[in-house]
Amino acid sequence: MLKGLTAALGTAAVVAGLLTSAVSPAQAVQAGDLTSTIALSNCSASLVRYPSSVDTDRALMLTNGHCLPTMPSAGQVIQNTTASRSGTLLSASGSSLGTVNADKVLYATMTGTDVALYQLTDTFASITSKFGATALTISDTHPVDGSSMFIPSGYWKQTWNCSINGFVDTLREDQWTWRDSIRYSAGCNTTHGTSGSPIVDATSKRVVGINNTGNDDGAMCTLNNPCEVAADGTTTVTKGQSYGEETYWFTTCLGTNRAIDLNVSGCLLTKPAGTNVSVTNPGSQSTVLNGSANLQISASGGTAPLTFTATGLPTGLSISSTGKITGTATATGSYNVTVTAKDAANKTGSASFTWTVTGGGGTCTPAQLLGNAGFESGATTWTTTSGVIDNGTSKPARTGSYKAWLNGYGSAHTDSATQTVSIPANCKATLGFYLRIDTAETGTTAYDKLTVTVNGTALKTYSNVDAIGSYTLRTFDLSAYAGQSVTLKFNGVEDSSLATSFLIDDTSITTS
Ligand SMILES: [Ca+2]
Ligand SMILES: [Ca+2]
Repeated sequence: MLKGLTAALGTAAVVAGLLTSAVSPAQAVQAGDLTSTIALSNCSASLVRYPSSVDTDRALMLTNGHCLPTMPSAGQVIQNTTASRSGTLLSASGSSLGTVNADKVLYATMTGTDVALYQLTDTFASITSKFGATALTISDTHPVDGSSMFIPSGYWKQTWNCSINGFVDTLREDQWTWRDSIRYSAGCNTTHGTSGSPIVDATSKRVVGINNTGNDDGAMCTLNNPCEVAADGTTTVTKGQSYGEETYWFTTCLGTNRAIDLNVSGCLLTKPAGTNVSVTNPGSQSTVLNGSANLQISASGGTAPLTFTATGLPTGLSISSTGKITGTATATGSYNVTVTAKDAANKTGSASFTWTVTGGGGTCTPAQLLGNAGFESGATTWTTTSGVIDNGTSKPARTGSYKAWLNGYGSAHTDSATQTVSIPANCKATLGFYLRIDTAETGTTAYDKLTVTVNGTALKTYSNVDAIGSYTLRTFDLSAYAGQSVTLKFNGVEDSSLATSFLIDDTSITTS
């Protein structure tokens, strides 16, 4: 059970049951007392300080996260939020010393731990002056298994005495999960209304934890029935077993002027989950059958790194973990694509769009499309500048007698060779050519350049820096141009000195 009595505890039926069953428990041995506990309307609380607090600091009131007017949901962290909450400060014997008022929730969560730390309107010095009360000190060390402790409830003006019976790595109740929870020994069967009570070490009298919950009915992991979760995921419950959460976590997160700073190195308090992940919708996409895709999906928000997945992609396309969609579309149709990005905290965002693959309805007849591909017919078929198709022997062809020789003048000069062909709609297409580059240039600056374009779009630019004295095969996928007329152009631009020759032979555009 979450040991509050608030209407926020769930359904009306559950609340009614809690209220009618909330009879005062049998008296326990009073080893501890009620010093500096606080009675809230629905829960217990305590007046606390850090070991490092000074008297001029605003005083602090500690209770459970689930004692807030609205219980935080799983993953929610509340920080520095204006609040209005009052409680009755009690003496050691449980008599009222007066009313204390809170104006801010400094920190609250029900994830990892279950705490709400309020800032009071009075300083520690003022509390002492008004009421003669001294705050309980929150221990800055992990509680010790087997140590004696007591749980003083301001709500019931009653104290439970027992010892710590181990720690539960993972405790789960309904949507909430807690870490390293304190398991009580017999004697601390705390009841509803004890929520938020401090767990006080019997020897040091320091606060080592906060009373939280217990298993009401023996049910498994449901509201008011916490379960212990083993490393392998196995869950176990013990009806009547109660638990608390650790409070030294606060002391690991204190920054400037003892303010809670979740960025302090080693801070154990739960941090807010990251912002939502948002995937940018790329809009409708269209690819020709056997065309290639190259689409980068972008996303923002979340906790890096983001990992992308997709469903519904056209046949032949895939997405990388970084969100790049590539491949060759091998089946026509209209595809409903959903791309999802997941962040390091398992938050996700997605975008859906339509991807149409057009064309098809037939098969491709494999062919080689370029004419005079090895230049052996001489200066024909290709459109060139003067003297490009050449059978001189000073720079021999790769095969046969002829090759295209662009540039090589050692003065400002532009040469080109151009040919236009049609790529059938149902085909993949690959451009291939052998390229040799001789140069008198040195160094790593590109002075003389050869650009290969298709319909004016550059596939690649080579330069004197890429000089290689033997013919080397270069290939490019032209499948994206299926169904289109394409103009292939080799264009060489040489600067004013030091010759570079671009030698091309055995060209091809093959379809399959
Ligand atoms: Ca040739
Ligand atoms: Ca040059």
